[in-house]
Amino acid sequence: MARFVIVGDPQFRGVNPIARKDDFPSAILAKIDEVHQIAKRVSADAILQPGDLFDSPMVSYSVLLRLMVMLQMAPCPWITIPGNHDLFGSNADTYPRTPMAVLEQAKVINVLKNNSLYFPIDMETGHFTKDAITITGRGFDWEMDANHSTYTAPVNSDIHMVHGMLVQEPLPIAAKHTLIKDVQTPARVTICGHDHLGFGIIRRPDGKIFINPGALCRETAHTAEMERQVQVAILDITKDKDESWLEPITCARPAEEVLSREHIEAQSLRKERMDYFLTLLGQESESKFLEVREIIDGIASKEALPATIKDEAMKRIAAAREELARRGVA
Ligand SMILES: [Mn+2]
Repeated sequence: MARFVIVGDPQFRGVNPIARKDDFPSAILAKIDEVHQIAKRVSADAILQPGDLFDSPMVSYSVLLRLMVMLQMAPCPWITIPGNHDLFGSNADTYPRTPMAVLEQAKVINVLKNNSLYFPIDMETGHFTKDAITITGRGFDWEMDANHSTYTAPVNSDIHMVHGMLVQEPLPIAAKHTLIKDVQTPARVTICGHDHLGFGIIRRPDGKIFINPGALCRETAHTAEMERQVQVAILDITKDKDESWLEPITCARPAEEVLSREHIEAQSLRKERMDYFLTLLGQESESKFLEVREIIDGIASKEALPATIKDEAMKRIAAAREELARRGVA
């Protein structure tokens, strides 16, 4: 039997996302450390990571080193694929000059690209060799989610790793995605990253298994992200049997402690004010305003605003225009 720990997008970076109140890089490293402890405890043969190891390929040497030092402490090999965030401009052709390629060349991680195959090799190489389990992987490229076949394993592999928008239900927004029920693949297990919320472990009626435990990081403060459990999946697999389950990452702090919704609230307040402003403009149907000064005049008289407010608005607009002229924009 081979055993794997499956880890969703770490999105490692050197600076905090706007929503995080704690030291985000240290929090991610602590989670990776916990992944290693879990791998050691369950005697995992490898850690499978379906892409977006980095938040951006534009990292400094010191950030790359921090991650490298942590990954070097792994008790078993990391096997990964390039996610859109690991690449420059989400372009798969840029892979050879990414920090992920540096980690691959340094033999810190194993990277599957272009539907390549990972064979179990003997222990001299440091790789596992158990039950002849084969793993294939396709990193992100522009074709992802263009059709269902982008999730199809290239050969009859046991496990196939992909990085794309694989979901259970159609998305409510116009974004490319693929439904789990539409995937046709020879692989017994499909492991997917990209969608940070994940869908856990799904066994289809035809016996095919799909795993996305959700991202290791919580970068945003959206409600669903705040409410979800940060977790990894564990997969036991032989040539004819498999079993999988989820395990929580216990060092993940409660969402209210590390995530702030202030910027989201400020954004919705700004949107509310903008909507109100546009409504006011809409009400001025009798006159046609070409000049911003006339718009302000119109609103000020309709809302009976004091002259001081009107003057302040004029002053700010004049200053903004001057600044634009200085920059050569207007
Ligand atoms: Mn991604």
